[in-house]
Amino acid sequence: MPTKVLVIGACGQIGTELTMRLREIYGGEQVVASDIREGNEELMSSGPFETLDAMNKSQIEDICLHYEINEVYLMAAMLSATGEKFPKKAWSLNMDSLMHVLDIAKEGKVDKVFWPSSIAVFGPTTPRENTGQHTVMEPTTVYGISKQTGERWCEYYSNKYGVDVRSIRYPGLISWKTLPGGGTTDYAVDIFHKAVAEGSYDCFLKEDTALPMMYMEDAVRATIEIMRAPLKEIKERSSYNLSGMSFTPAAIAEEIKKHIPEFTIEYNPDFRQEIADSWPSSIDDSAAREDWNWKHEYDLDNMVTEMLSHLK
Ligand code: AKB
Repeated sequence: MPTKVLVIGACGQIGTELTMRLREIYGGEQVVASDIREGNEELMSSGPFETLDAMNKSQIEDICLHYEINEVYLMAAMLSATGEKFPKKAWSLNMDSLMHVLDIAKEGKVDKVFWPSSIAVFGPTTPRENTGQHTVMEPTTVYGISKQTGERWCEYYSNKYGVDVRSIRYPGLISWKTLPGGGTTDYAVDIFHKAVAEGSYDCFLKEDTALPMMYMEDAVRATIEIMRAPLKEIKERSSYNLSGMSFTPAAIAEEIKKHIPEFTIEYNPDFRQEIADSWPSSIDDSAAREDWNWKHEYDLDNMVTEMLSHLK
């Protein structure tokens, strides 16, 4: 059977680039993009688009049946910083959408599901350095609680009902094509736009706050690689740690200065500092490397060069 994909949340930061890459691989008509709002011109014109509320199960089901979808990528979510402003909304969106898609897979209407988790599943009691695959997880944000709960449900549906759901704990994602929305790691994208447009940046995290990050190219490749890996290689049925690079605001500012010597940065931490302080500073992703051969390509140096070459 040919692969027929539905991307839910296709117009968001990851969804936009993931949809375009999936269309390159499988063909435009094979990848249905869906979101509550329309996306950019390239996304809208390169294949089918459906307006979809991720919290509406029958809408998701109708689209799956109509297009004979066999793989669903559920990318719709409310991220950490916005989630703290709208806790109940974040919980409903993040949990309802996942339960709908898991149930649709359990009912045999689709074969395979991708659902993103996050480093937000960890909390202040988690060892911060080189955080392991299996460790203390006491998240303090609603977003983190929803991701941790989602991981438990994924494992449950896999063990009890044989649902083939695969997941990655994304670090902060950096891209020049799409803007992030409402996350704690968003500074690592904003900083490039402000450096190019204004030559300075007012950072909402402290200079020495190290967080795990990844260039979008790597994140999209990881997502497609885990989905295409043979089933027997996927041993973690909750979610895989995934690592690319780790840096502080001071370190990325230094790297940007190599390209824009006049660039300056100020630090004015806000409520997002507390969220960042509760997350790991670096991640051990040896399970992903061993089980399905994950390898990152981008580190701080080549990511900054790439970002600035596109934005300048
Ligand atoms: C956020 O900052 O909320 C996200 C994430 C790490 O999941 N980018």
